[in-house]
Amino acid sequence: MALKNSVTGEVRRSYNITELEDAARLMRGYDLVALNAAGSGHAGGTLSIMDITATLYLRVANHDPQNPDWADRDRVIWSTGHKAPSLYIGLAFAGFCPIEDVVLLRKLGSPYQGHPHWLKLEGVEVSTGSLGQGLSIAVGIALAGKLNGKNYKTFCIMGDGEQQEGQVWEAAMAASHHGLDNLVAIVDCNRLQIDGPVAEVMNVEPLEDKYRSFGWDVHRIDGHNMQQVVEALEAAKEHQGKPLVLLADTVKGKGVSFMENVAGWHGKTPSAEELKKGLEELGVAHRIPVEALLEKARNYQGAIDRKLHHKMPEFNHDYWWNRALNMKVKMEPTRKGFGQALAEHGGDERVVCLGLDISGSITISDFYTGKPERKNRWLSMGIAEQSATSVAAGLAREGKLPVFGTYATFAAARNLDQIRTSICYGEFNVMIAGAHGGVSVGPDGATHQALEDLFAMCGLPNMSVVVPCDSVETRKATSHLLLEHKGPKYLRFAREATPVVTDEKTPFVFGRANVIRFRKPGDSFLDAFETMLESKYGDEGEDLSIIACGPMVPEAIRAAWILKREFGYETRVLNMHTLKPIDERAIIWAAKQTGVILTAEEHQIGALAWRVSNVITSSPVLYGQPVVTGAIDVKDRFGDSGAPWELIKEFEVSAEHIARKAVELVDLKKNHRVTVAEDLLTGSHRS
Ligand SMILES: Cc1ncc(C[n+]2csc(CCOP(=O)(O)OP(=O)(O)O)c2C)c(N)n1
Repeated sequence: MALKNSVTGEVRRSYNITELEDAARLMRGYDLVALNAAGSGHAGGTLSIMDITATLYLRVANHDPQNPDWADRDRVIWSTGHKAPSLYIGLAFAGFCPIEDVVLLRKLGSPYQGHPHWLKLEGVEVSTGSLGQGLSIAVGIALAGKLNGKNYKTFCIMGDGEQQEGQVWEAAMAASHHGLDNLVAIVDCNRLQIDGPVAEVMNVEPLEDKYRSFGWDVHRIDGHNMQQVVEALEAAKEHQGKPLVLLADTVKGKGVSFMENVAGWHGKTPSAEELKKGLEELGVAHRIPVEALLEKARNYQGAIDRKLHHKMPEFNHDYWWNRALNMKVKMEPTRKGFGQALAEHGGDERVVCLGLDISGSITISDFYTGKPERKNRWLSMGIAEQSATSVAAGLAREGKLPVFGTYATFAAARNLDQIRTSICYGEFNVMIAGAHGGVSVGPDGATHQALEDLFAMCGLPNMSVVVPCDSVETRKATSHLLLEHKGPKYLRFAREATPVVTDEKTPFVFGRANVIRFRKPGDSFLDAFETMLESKYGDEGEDLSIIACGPMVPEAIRAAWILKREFGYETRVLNMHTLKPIDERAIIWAAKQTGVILTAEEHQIGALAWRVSNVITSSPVLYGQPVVTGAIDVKDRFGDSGAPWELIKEFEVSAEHIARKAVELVDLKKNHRVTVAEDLLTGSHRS
């Protein structure tokens, strides 16, 4: 019996089958509105799980919205964190939060993050988003239930594609080993994942046999037949002896004809037109105050815009990208260059590309698009980053040139030990693409924003690390790493369209920084700046140096423009595209000749900043030489949902922030105020 008063034991509300069916329809409608307002998110999987959500939150799970932390409540773990809107709507319908607030989905600072964060919204049990981890968390919670003598059930919602993660099976093994009959797994078997049908990407069936052989009881149901869903979940509550898995056959996009069974609707949201049509098909158009909800979302967005506006350092002119009449740039996602290089060089029979179910979006599929003869060298690995990493090592051992990639956090963190031992230790020729790096990946939120990957990759012996600044440089870097560079290599690039500030003629030499100098305002950034290899550059007596990598390079050169126009400062920008091996010479000369070094990275502080300071502090050329240093970076905090450029402002990694910091540093140098730091130190010591 759900929705209890945890103090009196009285049932707050009980839903019969018809009421549940009706609620699920309405919940689907709210889902579409929230997704439309967010402009990004997952329609397909939120719709396929909605009947189960309604049954769990409104009828089966014991919980009390007035007492979300009730110790005896049933726990529901959403291992498929991307179905967060369905979770939020389930919680709202149960009374944990106002349903109209769910329309704030994926907005900056909202409790309704792109993937659920339990510290931001009551009723969310744990934070998820990296697939394959939920069942292990659920095992932990179920174990704690046994240890604490509690009778609650732990439910864990997973996807069928998610079953490809090896960790799911480690958890399944642990659940039966520990006799966790208080654990109920639910698999949303909608038969589609991002790259296509599960059976084609990486077949997981027969799931029934697999779970049975792992010591589970199994029950297959129609996940849209409310009677069956209710009976199965109610029986699950009473189930004893073994852990139980419900394999729910569902339809991705259920309830909206044009979304049903279409893989493309996995990570897509309805337009205004599609929203209207969807609500009509669901028969709930007249029951949802769509305009008022969208208005609420717009108002919230207005408040964000104002807050971010106040957060931005002010100058006499507006220097934002493409706002001025001159100084134009083309915006293009860096990931495009990756795909272009693979398309260009994929004819080499040694090249093999491994798919990790995010292929179109990171452009690795450009390797075979329009080239069917390459399909045999396209190896779909499913959502199984750890295994794929070691598979790549095996391929490299046999002379292949393997390339794999996914969100940088899953490409470089989840599989860190495999990269270390299978690839780096053996010095294998494997290229890892850390796509969608940095906060600017946007509304997916913290779980999908790699801000630590470069620490790990730079820390591995034998690994080379390149962070190109735009799509053109990404193409050049990919080509070089793929065909010429021997050994393990990590290429990190972003998702969002960012300024293109290099062209065909711009030099790209692995391990060698470029100097970028503002000459005079021009029609475009490319006209206004001159770029050359640092080794070919003299000294122009600049006021400061900014060392940047990746999409921070365009921000750094925009900062150089601001600094020249507003303060008359000359800036030496170093494009440090190769983080490892780092160009020590370029850093040492910049420090010696300009006396001010400011680093800029879209990463937790230190991937670039600490490598640069290490060079400065260990170089005999600089002994006794005053160097003022500063850093622009993410300050030891997790990311947030939000639009990409909002996050650049929120995390204070824009050109304006770089310029403000630069002014501070140059001021310190000019006024010889190095003693300020000493005063501060002594002061804090005293207190
Ligand atoms: C570890 C990890 N790898 C990759 C992703 C990116 N991703 C998000 S959803 C998804 C597909 C999930 O498919 P499935 O489990 O079948 O869910 P459904 O189709 O029901 O949405 C992938 C690969 C992720 N979130 N976590």
